[in-house]
Amino acid sequence: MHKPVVERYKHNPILTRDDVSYPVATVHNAGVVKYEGRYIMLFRSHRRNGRSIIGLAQSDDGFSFHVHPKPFLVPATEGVFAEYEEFGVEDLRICPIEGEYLLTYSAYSRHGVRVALARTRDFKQVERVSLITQADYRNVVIFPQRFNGLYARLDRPHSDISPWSIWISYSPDLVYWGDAKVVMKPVQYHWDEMKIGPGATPIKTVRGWLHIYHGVFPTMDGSVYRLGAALHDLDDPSRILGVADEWILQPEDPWEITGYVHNVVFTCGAVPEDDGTLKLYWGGADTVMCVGTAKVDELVDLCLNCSRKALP
Ligand code: BMA
Repeated sequence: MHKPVVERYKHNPILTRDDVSYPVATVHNAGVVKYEGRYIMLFRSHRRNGRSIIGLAQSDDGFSFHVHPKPFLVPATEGVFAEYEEFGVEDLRICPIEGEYLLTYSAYSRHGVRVALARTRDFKQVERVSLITQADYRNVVIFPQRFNGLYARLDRPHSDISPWSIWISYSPDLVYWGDAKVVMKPVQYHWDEMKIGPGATPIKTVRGWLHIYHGVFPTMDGSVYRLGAALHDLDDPSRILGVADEWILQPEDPWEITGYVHNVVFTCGAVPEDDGTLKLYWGGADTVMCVGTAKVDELVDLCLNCSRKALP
């Protein structure tokens, strides 16, 4: 059999609701980062009322995680964030930059879904900074470096007249964002034809910023969520150098095919290692957390040598 580009860890799933000491129905869609030599995972859980919170797990090796006994982030109960987080906080990404960690997550409320930004230095104290989109946005990843002094982010606005696509915008202060531009769109009758969205925080490589994103295909049996790879220019991340034509991961294991939402692999985080590999983390069927490894060079080659158009 052809060797898959992402090699699944043989003891998947690595984290389930059974590992959590407070009551939750799922454990999925986690941002992951290395902090002081250990892996920190901030995962989403549905509470038994259907609304989501964020928990924290730690690991020495990136495979075996222990969950902190208390949730890490729950909806704000006062201030401007409370009104917009009332229905839950979801799908958090972690961006390590300039000695701190920026956290972006979906804030759900009666007004729709928008993205909130918070920061931490130690994964104990969290400071909410700003609500950085209006409704209807999801999936913000921030590049772990500034460009000409500006922060840069990828996001996914909702649109009824165009398939949902990936956009870039910039900010001097993490509050005001602008100069927005669409950078990548789904391809018709392709595995990502229905919608695409940013996935893991982009990883810097010598050949460009590697971004692992998700793409969705509609079927008679519901939507299928898969993962793909794109490479952005190192100096100008609005320039895409290549998008891999084929997906890099699709639901195949039983816990990816069946669960809270069937046929989903969804990533919010990947960790680059010193040996040229990365650990890719994904939620399986919105129910459990899984991990796999891939060679960064192979993913970059796929983007550059077997590519499709970024803006078809
Ligand atoms: C998306 C988000 C993700 C989820 C996926 C599949 O729209 O809600 O959190 O993993 O759908 O259900």
